[in-house]
Amino acid sequence: MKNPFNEFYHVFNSQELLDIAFKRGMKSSAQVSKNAPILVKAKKKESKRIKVSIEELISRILKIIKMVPIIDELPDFYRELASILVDTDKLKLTLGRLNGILPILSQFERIYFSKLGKIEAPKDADRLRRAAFGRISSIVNKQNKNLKYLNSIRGKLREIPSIDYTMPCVVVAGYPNVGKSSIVKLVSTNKKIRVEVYPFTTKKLIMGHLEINRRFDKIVVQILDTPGILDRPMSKRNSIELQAVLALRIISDLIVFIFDPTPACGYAIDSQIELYKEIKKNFSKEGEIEIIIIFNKMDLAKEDEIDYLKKKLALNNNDFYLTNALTGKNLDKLISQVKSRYNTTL
Ligand SMILES: Nc1nc2c(ncn2[C@@H]2O[C@H](COP(=O)(O)OP(=O)(O)OP(=O)(O)O)[C@@H](O)[C@H]2O)c(=O)[nH]1
Ligand SMILES: [Mg+2]
Repeated sequence: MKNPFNEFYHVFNSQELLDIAFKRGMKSSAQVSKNAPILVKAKKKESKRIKVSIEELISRILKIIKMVPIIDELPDFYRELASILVDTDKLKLTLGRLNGILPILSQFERIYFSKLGKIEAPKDADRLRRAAFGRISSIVNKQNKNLKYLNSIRGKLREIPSIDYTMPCVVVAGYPNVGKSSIVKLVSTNKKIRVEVYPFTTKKLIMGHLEINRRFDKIVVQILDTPGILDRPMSKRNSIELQAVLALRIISDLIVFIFDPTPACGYAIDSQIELYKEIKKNFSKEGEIEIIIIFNKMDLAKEDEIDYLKKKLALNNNDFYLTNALTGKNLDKLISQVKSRYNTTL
């Protein structure tokens, strides 16, 4: 499914909306017979201007409201991710408030139509139209902070990756700075993934793809790069880590857990082990979701560092891959395992 926020486009601020609406209103021309009295002409002209301006505003505001998906109706992944990234209650409230001015605007149209019906001098028509525009401006300007709020959150929501629910999704997880992005970059088609020497480089979920040619067709395995997670209580985890946790919980068919056995990543190996245990316990669905273990940075890793990890996790040499994400060494083994898994099971 495509990211439902893809069509959450730029939102105009109140002044921009008013400018567009009034400009259209002022350009409109009422159908009125040439021979009609000046008073009738003035009434028709100004009521048309008010009507067109209000209709323009209503249609533009409705368009804004409609381009934001209804959060509660979204699939779990998008709904929960949206609520990690933004305050969805505030979002609902904001949309509700914008919606709330629509009947008021419609009412203005009726009020000023009736007022215009009662005037006796042509110049009063112009005066009334100005008064109407003034009231419209004041009501729309009160929504400016809501419009700005929508604009401020759209970037984050539009960055959510599109997930194809019909295809498998491999979630790559681990501590910060262990080489997750380097690995996803190497094994997938997504070469735009950022790799940096410092931790917390990846701040959002980033999708890569791995194509598998089968005998008669081709499938695309999704490989999701995630932000690093620290070993700490769930309640202490920030919104960056929680995105990774969410991906593990909701969309992973297979987990690739990356260890950095060396001190290079900046985090103790025991903390990485604790995180691994937590993920295994909570997200492997009692073994239903396989976890592939990788010891990365083999170029830096010392024998005793590898042995320590092996012993702590009670692993044999065949239970993990020793990789170097700088050169790609042994990542072909990871790719082969992923390929053979999906070659048969789909
Ligand atoms: N020597 C060595 N360095 C590596 C290896 N893999 C990754 N690195 C380096 O480790 C640093 C972190 O790599 P990333 O791929 O950004 O790590 P990450 O796990 O995605 O980090 P966050 O997104 O911050 O959690 C970068 O400087 C990489 O070049 C490796 O196998 N050997
Ligand atoms: Mg990263």
